[in-house]
Amino acid sequence: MSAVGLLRQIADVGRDRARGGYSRHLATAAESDLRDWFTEQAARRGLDVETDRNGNVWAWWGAPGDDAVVTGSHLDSVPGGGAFDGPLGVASALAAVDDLLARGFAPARPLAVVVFAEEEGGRFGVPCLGSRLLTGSLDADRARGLRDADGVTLAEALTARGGDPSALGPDPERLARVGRFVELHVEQGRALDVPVGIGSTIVAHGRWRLSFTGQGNHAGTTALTDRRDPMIPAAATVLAARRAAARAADARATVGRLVPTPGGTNVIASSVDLWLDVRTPSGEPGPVVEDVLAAAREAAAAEGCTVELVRESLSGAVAFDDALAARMAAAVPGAPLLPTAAGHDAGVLAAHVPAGMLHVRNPTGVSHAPDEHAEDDDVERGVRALADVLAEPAR
Ligand code: HGY
Ligand code: MN
Ligand code: MN
Ligand code: MN
Repeated sequence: MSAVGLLRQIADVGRDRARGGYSRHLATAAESDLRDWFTEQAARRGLDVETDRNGNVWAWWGAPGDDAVVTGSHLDSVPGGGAFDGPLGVASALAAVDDLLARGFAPARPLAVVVFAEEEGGRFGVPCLGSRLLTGSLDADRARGLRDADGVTLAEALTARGGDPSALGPDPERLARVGRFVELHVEQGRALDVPVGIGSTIVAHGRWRLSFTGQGNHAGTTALTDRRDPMIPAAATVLAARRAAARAADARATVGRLVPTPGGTNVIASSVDLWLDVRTPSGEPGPVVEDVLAAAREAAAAEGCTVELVRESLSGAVAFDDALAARMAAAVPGAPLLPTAAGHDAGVLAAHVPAGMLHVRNPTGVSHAPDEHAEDDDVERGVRALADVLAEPAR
């Protein structure tokens, strides 16, 4: 079946009627439906499916074994996300298996399609949760204690869905089986003028939470001079993020989430949490974050508020494996190298195994929003490119 047809099968799973797009998050009904869909589609192709201790789903062509060729991506989304970020890589991997089966290809080495859990961090805040736990780059106790917007911990959420949070943790034996990992992903941004590009680098990026505390009070009966309104320094910080990024070389800083407590229209907030996402092609995001924090502290002091900064995640810059990229370029003639400012599970794996990416052209350039798109013809070109890369015999 074509990747386009496979994507169509899940087009109604996890639609977010209130916010638009898709909200498909860890340990929810939408994610269970997607896992069931993937398991059924993998079984139809004769793949043996297993779920690892961290909730990542592996579909093996042949017995699980060493030096495996592994592909895949994620099925979860950001809140209100598009249809392609994640699912395109999974659907294309299944369609690539169909393509290889149709060619009569028999893998010389174990081949697996993997679906990583909670790549977006859309519910528990840490991106690439499943691949970070697999590789040991996220402490399992910290993961168990991560809380969602309702205060539910990851451990509670997994238990509620029949999972075993005590099993979370590094999985070195499984990681050692991976000979190479190649992730196909929809392009995020607008650079490709051909259907398929080859990932070259991922910029350093991280997430910080800033918590402002003031004095909750009545919106009408509190004189301006008596206020300690945390919304004021929070607002100043949102603007400071844009200024700090503009001052740095090609950095990007975003506040996409800001939560006042208690959040009443006629209530001066007692506290405000906001989350800062910083991406920096040139080195670590630290200096940009320090710039924002200085502005946050100044604005908080002026309003009689306090501010606390907590780093929630940090990913160093990634350069994908040159030898693998060269082999991928030979398998996909005319595909240019494409740097990206988007994080991926392939970026996490790259620190442990030879990893690479294929990006499929996105004519809108939009991602993490409903306008994210890939044309059917480009999707099919991506599937053939992935099949050729997976079939490429070199070790
Ligand atoms: O946030 C990112 O860069 C990725 O799309 N998860
Ligand atoms: Mn994403
Ligand atoms: Mn993604
Ligand atoms: Mn009242």
